[in-house]
Amino acid sequence: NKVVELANYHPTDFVLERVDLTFELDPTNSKVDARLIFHRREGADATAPLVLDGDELTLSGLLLDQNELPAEQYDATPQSLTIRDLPGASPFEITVTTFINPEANSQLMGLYRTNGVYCTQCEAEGFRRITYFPDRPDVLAPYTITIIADKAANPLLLSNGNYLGGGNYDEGRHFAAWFDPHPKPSYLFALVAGDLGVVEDTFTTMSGREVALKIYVERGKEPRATYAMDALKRSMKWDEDRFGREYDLDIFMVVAVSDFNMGAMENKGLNVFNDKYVLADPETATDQDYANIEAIIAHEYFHNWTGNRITCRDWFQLSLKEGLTVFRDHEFSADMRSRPVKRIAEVRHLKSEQFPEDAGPLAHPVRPTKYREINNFYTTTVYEKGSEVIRMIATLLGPEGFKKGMDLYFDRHDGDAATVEDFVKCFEDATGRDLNQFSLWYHQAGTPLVTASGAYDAAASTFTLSLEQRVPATPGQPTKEPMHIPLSFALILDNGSVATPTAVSGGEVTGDVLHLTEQKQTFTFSGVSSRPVLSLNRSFSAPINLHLDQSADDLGHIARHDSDLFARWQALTDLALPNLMQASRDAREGKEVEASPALISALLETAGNHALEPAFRAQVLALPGESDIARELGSNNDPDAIHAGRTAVLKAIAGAGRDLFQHLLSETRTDGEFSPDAESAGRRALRNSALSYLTYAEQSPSIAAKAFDDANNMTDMLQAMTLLAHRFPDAEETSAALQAFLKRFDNNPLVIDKWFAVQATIPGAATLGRVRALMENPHFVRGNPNRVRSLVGSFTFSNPTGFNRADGEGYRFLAEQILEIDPKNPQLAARILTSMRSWRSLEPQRADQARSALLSIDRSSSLSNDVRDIVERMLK
Ligand code: B3K
Ligand code: ZN
Repeated sequence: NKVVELANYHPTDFVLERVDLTFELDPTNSKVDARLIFHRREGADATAPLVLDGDELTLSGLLLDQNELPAEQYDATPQSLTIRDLPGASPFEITVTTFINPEANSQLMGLYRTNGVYCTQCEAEGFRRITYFPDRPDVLAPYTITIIADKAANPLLLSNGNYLGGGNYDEGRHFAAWFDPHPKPSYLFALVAGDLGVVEDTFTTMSGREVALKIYVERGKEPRATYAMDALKRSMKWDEDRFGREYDLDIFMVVAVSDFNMGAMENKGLNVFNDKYVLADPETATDQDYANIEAIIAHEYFHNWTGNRITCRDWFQLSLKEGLTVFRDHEFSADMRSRPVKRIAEVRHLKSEQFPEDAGPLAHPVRPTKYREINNFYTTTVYEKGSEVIRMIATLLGPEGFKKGMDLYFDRHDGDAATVEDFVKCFEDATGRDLNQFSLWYHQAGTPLVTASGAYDAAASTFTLSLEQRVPATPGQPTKEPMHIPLSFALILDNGSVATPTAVSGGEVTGDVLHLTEQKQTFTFSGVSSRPVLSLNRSFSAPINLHLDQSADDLGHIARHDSDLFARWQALTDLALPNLMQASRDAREGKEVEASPALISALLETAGNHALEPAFRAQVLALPGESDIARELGSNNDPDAIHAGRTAVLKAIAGAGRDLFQHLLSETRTDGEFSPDAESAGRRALRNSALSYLTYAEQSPSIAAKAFDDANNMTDMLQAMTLLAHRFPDAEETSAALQAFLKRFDNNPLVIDKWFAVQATIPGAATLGRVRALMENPHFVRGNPNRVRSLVGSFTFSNPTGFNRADGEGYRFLAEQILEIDPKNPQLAARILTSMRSWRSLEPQRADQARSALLSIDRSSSLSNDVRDIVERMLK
């Protein structure tokens, strides 16, 4: 397979006018008739052939304007269909017939079957597994779909758009027809057929149109879809209020399926979801599950405008829809929940997932320029960093400028397959601001490092801030240019108020945003009458690494007095990280680990401060994780030492705060009815972090065991079970809890996934044996991506000590799994393999073992394009 390059982009020679598909569904032999109307593009080469994409297809019939084509006029291979000698300017009709086997489709791309339900996944290049087609996002057409299937087994026949009609057919079969008037690319096509239960509602749009809403789930699971429905209605309303975007069909459907390669898919009018992100009730879903459902329902719905009405010209523009839609779902969740707490969670996620990607062998720009396998670019860089870039545009332009730019984008590009440049231009045209240098955020990979230092001159009443930026080298980009970095800042005075300097020199400052545009820049603020404490990159206004040497006193000052909760959390994190890093160094050298008194007191003071919302206090108590410490240490990492050091610090905090934690535990007790709202979830989060510290302080499983027995919702139960398993893996209480949990939920695979994940993340070398044993458990279904992710994925991604065993067994296990999964589901295999993306920052012995494991994968001659691409980039 060859590399695709942005520089080679060319529009198609033929314009697709209309698509008319007829499916005769059969589990192993489904017939697809595709009638495609084309005309040659004006100005295109009059002799150019029509080349259609395929993937594992066999051609069974081909007509041109209803006449059979002579064999010499076309060539068909599994990957392509080439037709020559086609008309000059007038439209013509091609009819292609293929037969496909949904039951045998283990890749879960194209048309497949899951639990007896037919469903499709076409993004990015799955449609070509259904029929020969110009399968690229800049080919847009209206679709008419007819589905014929056995009526008893498939009472439900769904596709995109509005329902046209249906009726009985022959031999117990029936049919349904759908028409989607909105021109769309093939990756947004969807078909679902089967027997499912439904939850129904309606939504009246801002212009007064009534839209039917339907969420389809397995029969019997309907009550677990009501939260998703509620989230959907709130999303539709929010998109009208905040972005002026109205829904555009008579019906909006969501279908939950149990075998799915990712979270969900935004097919026009017919979203298909991993059931993990639809189904929830208090007994089986955690607060995190509820928050994920809300966010993903919103995300897919928001794609209707950012992705579907305005789509991507080519796959290099993926962040045009994904970064923007993540930004929109982040804003939605922030409005539905606590904005600062949401922002803290986003930044934690960005730093723990995107920063390592950007610092390792898989680093790539938000707008890449080449790919070998597009499925490997659905990354946290394209999604989350892409969203941060849009957040920066909003910061640079202010709310009004940003709104003007968005309005212009919707207005100017509705119906287009657009580019990142088109998008940025809308903000320039709407506001007059030059975003040329800013656009480097799309093109340069790597997390910029900004080094800052402040100095106060009492005699002159000035505060001077010196800044220097450096963007690290990344694969294919050895040298970088200085970026335009918007840094939100405040100069905080003794009493907690913010200084208002009389003047500033050295660069542009707009409101509370300082524009760092040079490699080195010094800003001087005058009229600052007493020494301020600098708070920089507030709300994480730019996705950078910031080195700002601040005393514990200054950080403590921000942690206690800042009006902005995010800044307080950031200060506490900055206070904790050096301590945790030192703890890991000390643990590695066998020295006594110390917890800084300044950290302990600031932490406990915040945790006990009733004026602050509980969810925030829980975030503070969570401290940076082991992967955060590894990232900050940067190289020569020993995961065992990091774990030991961090654990010792947590124990010291637990000891010092024992009374407080006891107190928090009793005051957050709730016996009333469960509610998934953010405030209640926040109380549970605080309660559970107190419980976590108490199990450190008490050194016995009894308190977690009691919490497990008392739990009346999944959040509390899972936390108690996690504490038992992770702190006391061999205790009787732990095996009792694990057994009770399995017995109670053994008919619910999504809950058993939690049971797998808890055990796969038990720290220490012994866990690999446990994981291997669990793979023999009858609940572990090899072909199901959720099962594989919760057992294998949790182990490789979220168990630093277990996976990174010094003897390399963890890496060999991964290699073995990759080679086993790859032939069946390459996308899943490639994704799990990225858990090794930071292997170069391990200490030499582990790094050697990791390299050998990667080489053993690389040696296999039958790798998929997906895994081949990842393994080669990781070894380069
Ligand atoms: N657009 C899909 C992701 C498709 C992934 C293809 N490998 C879901 C989303 O981002 O909303
Ligand atoms: Zn998306």
